[in-house]
Amino acid sequence: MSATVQQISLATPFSDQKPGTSGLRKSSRQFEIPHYLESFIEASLRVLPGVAGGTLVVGGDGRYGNRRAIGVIARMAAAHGVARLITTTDGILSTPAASNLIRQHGAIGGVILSASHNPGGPDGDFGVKINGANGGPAPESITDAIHAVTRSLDGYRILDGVADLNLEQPGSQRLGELAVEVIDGVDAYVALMQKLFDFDAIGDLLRGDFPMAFDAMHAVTGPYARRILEDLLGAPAGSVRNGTPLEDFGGGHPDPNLTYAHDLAELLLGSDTYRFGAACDGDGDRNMILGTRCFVNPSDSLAVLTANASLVPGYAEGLAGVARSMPTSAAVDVVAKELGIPCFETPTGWKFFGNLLDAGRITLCGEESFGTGSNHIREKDGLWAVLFWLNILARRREPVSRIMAEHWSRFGRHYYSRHDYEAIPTEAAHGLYDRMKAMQPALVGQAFAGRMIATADDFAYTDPVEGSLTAGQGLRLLLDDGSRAVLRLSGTGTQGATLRVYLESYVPPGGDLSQDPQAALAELIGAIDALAEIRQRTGMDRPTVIT
Ligand code: VG1
Ligand code: CO
Repeated sequence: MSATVQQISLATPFSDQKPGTSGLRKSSRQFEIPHYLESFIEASLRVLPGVAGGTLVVGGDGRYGNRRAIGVIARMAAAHGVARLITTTDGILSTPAASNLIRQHGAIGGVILSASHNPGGPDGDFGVKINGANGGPAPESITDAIHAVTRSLDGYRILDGVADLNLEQPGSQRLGELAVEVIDGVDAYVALMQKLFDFDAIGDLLRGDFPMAFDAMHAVTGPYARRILEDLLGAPAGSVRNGTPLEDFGGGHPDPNLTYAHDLAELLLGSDTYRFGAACDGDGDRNMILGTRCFVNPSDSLAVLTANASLVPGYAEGLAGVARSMPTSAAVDVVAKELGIPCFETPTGWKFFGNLLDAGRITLCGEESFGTGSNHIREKDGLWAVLFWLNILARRREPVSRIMAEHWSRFGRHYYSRHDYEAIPTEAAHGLYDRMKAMQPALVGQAFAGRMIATADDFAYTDPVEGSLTAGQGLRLLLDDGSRAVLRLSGTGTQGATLRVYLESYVPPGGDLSQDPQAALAELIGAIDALAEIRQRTGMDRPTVIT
């Protein structure tokens, strides 16, 4: 066998390779269409700066298609003159661990194979995320350029006549001129966590009377969580559940929320057995935090981490600032104000935090969609958030529910909920959205849920670092008492459209802080349904998922 670069022609370019909120996400079947994956990789290798002679990191969440894609990407990287490709045993690499490897190895970027929290398997979804040299999701300038290349692509280059990659164990291989290094995908990540958190204090907590349950949902975090929580921190064997990554995630939906991580939620919310519970998503960048009979809303979680950062070694010196995505509740804003640090509001998606992190303007950031992270990498990080909480709990030695109650009594409570209407017909979704958008100018000054609409707009963001403008990021109704209702169409779904409705209402300290969020938000929920004609236009009686 001799390695030769093949030039494959494409009769017609693919017209649907536009990356969404988080990379190119399609059904596994679609990625099996001949040349489909190759087209997107070719475009990415043409657009990413520094490909010839550079280092590339490749790995994924272990879903169906992961290994095949790594093989294809390696052969294409070789044909494009990449000098070094770093991948991992069995191709298992969480999104945060990939971000760390890109930064550590001075790579030009990475290719992360995941459709995150979407189901996997032959009938599930697959995805390709392109990250840049800072370790974060490629900015829109890059993803737009990739999309443009795919639309007029007439062929691609791939190395032929080489043996399949051996991903069984760490070691070095060559594909033509390309040096391939297979490394353990967990080691470097664990070392990073040990630098940030007080492993002695957390170990004391977990070895004591502190039963906890971590649900890896048969996805990528299993090997990371077992090593960290059980092997290093001494949590009893079995604390990590569903810890073996499966190609179809055991048929589940690896989305850590109350609907899809239902078993874990039952364990924590329906009994007194466990003191702490957590779950991560398919690619390990999301987290859900639970205490005994207590669900921590992700927006609140960011606020609690910010308020307690001085208890954690990696953040004890203070925070430069914080950021949250627009739909995320303003709970963290209140904490930032008290700490006297800046708080930024960005569009949805982690790429917008990257510039702020690179410029040293923020230290912590997060989204309402179970994503929290910091300047340690350039992605959200599920296990990092779990360790942050455990570090706080190890120092405060209080139940999660008491930490929440104390937080609210000090800062007030942002009642918050997200209602998702999944897989609705695309036309119905756009009809609803466009109608609302057109109505917005006339809404200012109108009554809404017993309040008055003060502002009605489509969120636009000017990047404070580079000055670029990103418009069309979500329809906002801001009410005169600080409450909000926001509508967005998802950029990560693969079936029809997903409408997200975000609701928020603030009760200051001294007010009624122990209501059920759905009850506290009932008026807003009813009002937005009536105004946007949600039930009528989607034909759905209730949301698919309520968080
Ligand atoms: C969703 C979330 C968003 C998150 C994105 C990627 O996007 O709402 O906050 O950044 O998923 O997360 P959308 O467009 O569907 O609302 V992940 O875990 O897929 O990298
Ligand atoms: Co994810």
